[in-house]
Amino acid sequence: MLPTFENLLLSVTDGVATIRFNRPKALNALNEATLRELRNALLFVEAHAAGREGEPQIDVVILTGEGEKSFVAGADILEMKDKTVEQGEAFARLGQSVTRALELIPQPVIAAVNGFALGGGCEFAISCDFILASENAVFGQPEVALGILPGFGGSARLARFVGQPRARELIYTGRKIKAAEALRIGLANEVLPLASLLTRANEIAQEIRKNSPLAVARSKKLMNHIYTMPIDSALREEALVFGSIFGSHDQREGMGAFAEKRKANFKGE
Ligand code: DAK
Repeated sequence: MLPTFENLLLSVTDGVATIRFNRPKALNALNEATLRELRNALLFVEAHAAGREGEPQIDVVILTGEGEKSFVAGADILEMKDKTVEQGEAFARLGQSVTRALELIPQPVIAAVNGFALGGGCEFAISCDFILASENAVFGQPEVALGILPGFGGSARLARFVGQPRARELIYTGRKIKAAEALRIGLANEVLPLASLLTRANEIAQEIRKNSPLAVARSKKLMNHIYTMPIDSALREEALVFGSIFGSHDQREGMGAFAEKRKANFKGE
């Protein structure tokens, strides 16, 4: 049984979980209830990774928004506007814990950005492994125009996608950019017609699913972990993780299948 939520839709097909933000009347703005629900949805997803007990097995996650206009138009300004310093900090911590969960679950997460990805919306997209954007997508960190600043990890993560100078320009100006510009600066991997966005996301998800879930999960962990390390530490870490996978079922199976000229049967163990 899949869990149900008030502000999210969760479905699982062919090993791919699709999580949709579902407050289209508010352009899927993130209130506290949605953040808590997403945290629970990600706990469910993690418990259904390959090699765990849960059924159905989930190998890849697609995060998108319901409707044709918006991925997420930011944190819910109406809910946020009267917060105190303590409440603001607690809200930021809640949002950060969910963006971090997107990075820490073993399965890759593809952001399928189907419209506005502003403020917290952009921060959720850049907490995913990579971004596919529809032609009508609009990205931006407009917080400074509201008298605040990115609070769900934007300051820490945007530069990882687009480099420090571009991240600084986007954050200080609060400028909104269209999909083509996002593609040009490396924020989005691909731009697609809205009608093809989820088809393409699922295609890539199935490409990922052909591989060992264990090797993909270790790659994700390593990519997140070594990103900011000096090169020598990063190489040491890579060697450790590379070594650690030898002797696993998937390593023996993947290499055995190659030697025997047959298709590998991976288990994620
Ligand atoms: N919050 C709440 N409601 C929102 C919303 C938002 N972020 N964005 C849109 N809505 C609601 C609108 O109020 C409107 O509701 P009704 O009036 O129909 O009841 C409905 O969605 C449709 O919006 P519009 O009528 O405005 O639609 P338009 O197509 O004309 O404009 C727009 C679309 C996306 C350009 C516009 O809605 C807009 O500018 N929205 C705000 C975008 C924005 O500034 N986003 C950044 C939010 S700030 C932190 C924690 C987190 C954060 C920062 C700090 N700490 C605690 C440190 C993150 C902050 C943000 O994300």
